[in-house]
Amino acid sequence: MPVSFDAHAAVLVSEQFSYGGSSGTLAGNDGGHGWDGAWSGGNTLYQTGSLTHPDLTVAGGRAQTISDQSTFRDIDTASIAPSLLDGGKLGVNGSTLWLRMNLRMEGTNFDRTTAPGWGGLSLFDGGSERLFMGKRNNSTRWGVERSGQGPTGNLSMTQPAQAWIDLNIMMIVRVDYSAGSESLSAWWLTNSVPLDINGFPDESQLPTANTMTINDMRFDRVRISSGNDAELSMDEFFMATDFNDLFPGVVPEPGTMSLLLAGVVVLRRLRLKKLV
Ligand SMILES: [Ca+2]
Ligand SMILES: [Ca+2]
Repeated sequence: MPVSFDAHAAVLVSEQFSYGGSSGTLAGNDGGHGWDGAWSGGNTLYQTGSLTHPDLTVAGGRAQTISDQSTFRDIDTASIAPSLLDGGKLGVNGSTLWLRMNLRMEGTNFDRTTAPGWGGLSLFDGGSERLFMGKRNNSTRWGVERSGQGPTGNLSMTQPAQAWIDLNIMMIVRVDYSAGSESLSAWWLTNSVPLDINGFPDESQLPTANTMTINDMRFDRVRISSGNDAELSMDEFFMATDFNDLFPGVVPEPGTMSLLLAGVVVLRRLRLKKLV
């Protein structure tokens, strides 16, 4: 099994939902990397089985929201390099942040023809939503919405070539921060859009980006939520400062790391015994 002990150094935040072989409530679970505390609020489910893409190494299960409920998690900004923070929050001028996540719309009452429902992951600055990424209400496309930012907010974008009904979307978002407004680029990749070159995702394989200017924004919290009879499955969430670090390969879980370290100790003891 490939193991990179410094994989976490490049990944700012990750969540693969490695919470065991039985489904249950997501709130109270505190796995992944770069978080401050556990998921909280709502009745979002932990479901077994990952959302996948042929180019991804996936782990654990996934989250699945309940319609009209929200579940939050705080980012452990204290563990992030101060050079990436502005007032203790992500989004300092001159920085670039990349995010990726897998998304799929769910729900037995979800009308896939008229598509009134919505679901997605949002970035929050404390209690204020700053950016929604997912399937917007009454839209038949995946999109991004710069939410809650005053009179110029709520401008939304869609990708002309990509309808939301495609399952197992891998969404990739890049935000370039500068004084005042930020520049956002987004991609929605179906399982038929490969990113691999020589077995590793490569930025050069991304299709033409969808771009949008978003208002000045910082964040320290995420929310997964859905509504209007829609549910959202979300999985394999990673955030990093460059594209390559979004795909760290195998990120050892804390339990795996303990086993590996225990193994090293045992080997050393065996060698010492041989010497005696
Ligand atoms: Ca997973
Ligand atoms: Ca800014």
